[in-house]
Amino acid sequence: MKLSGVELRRIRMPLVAPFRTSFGTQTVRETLLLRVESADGEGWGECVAMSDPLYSPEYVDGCADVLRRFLVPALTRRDRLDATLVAPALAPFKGHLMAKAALEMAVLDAELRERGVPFARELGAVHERVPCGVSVGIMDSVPELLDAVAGYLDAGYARIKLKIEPGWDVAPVRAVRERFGDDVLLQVDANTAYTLADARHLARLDPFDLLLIEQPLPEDDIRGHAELARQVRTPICLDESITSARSAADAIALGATSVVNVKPGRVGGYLEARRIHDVCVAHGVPVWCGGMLETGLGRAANVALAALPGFTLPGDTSASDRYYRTDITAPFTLADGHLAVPTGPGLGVEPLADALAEVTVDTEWVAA
Ligand code: SMG
Ligand code: MG
Repeated sequence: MKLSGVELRRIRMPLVAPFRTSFGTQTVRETLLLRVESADGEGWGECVAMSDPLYSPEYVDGCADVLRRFLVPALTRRDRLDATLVAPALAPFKGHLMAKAALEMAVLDAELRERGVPFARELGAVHERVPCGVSVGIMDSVPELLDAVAGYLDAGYARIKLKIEPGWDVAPVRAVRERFGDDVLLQVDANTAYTLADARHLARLDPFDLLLIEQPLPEDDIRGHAELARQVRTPICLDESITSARSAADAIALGATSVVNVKPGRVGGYLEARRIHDVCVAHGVPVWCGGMLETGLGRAANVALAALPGFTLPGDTSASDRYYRTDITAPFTLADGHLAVPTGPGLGVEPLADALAEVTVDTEWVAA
């Protein structure tokens, strides 16, 4: 295909409840959406960067800038484009993986719609539905947390992830185990809030039989994670640290991670995400699909990815109503703890014009 241009659309969606992590509290999701246009149709991409560079160095305004000035022009100047050519075309520009991922996603959606192929089939999915977990934020009190977890378990979520930070770790985990029992699939995510000096403290989580502890140490501390893995029994799972199939292979070889959180936005797109899946399968390392509070667009693609055979743990692929009162696509709803993998061409979902208009803050056309 030949792109005629790319629309950058900024939206703002209030969250149904504040979401607190070790790096801050979020009440609104500001998201950058991309719509690529060619003579044969269009495709949608969702950029997972947040408003502020707290989870990673990328942020919404920065992504819009690099897309408009460098990434979009590198694609629109090509006469023949397909999704496999996007990453190589953008490779000269360092970093900016979330911006690149959004652009590749939009091109992939456009291409697959044209070919009549669903995302899931293209990526190699083997399931028609995927079991879903939910990520539960840090709360002001343990009773408040227990109420939230009870609500999610009642809704059917197959796994609970608790956000933790120093001062909110052993006690909430113990309380959840005591109230809901040992059968609940339970894991924690620290978003880099600890250091290796906390190893003995983190070992106090060992008795609770957690599935994993996600990203306890800073993202560049691979050796620290390997050392920590020798000092705690809970499996270590890297999130922020894994930015490519190569970094996944390295972290596995060094013993820094025995489970991997795959987030397409963090690694430059769904094609690299699939390569990470393949590397992990080859090493016998289980993977699961992470989440970045996506709208129905990103959720559709994530659910397709989570249906690949190596995704053996429930993902942060919760239903639309865990985040938003109104999604911009038909909502993803939980059935028996699962979300259905879309079957239509491309993403298999589209923004609903009214819902999209309602949350749009700004649109900008970047012409070829
Ligand atoms: O999409 O359900 C979701 C959010 C899952 O906890 C989640 N994401 O580190 O895994 C993670 C965080 C990153 C975003 S926190 C604002
Ligand atoms: Mg995480």
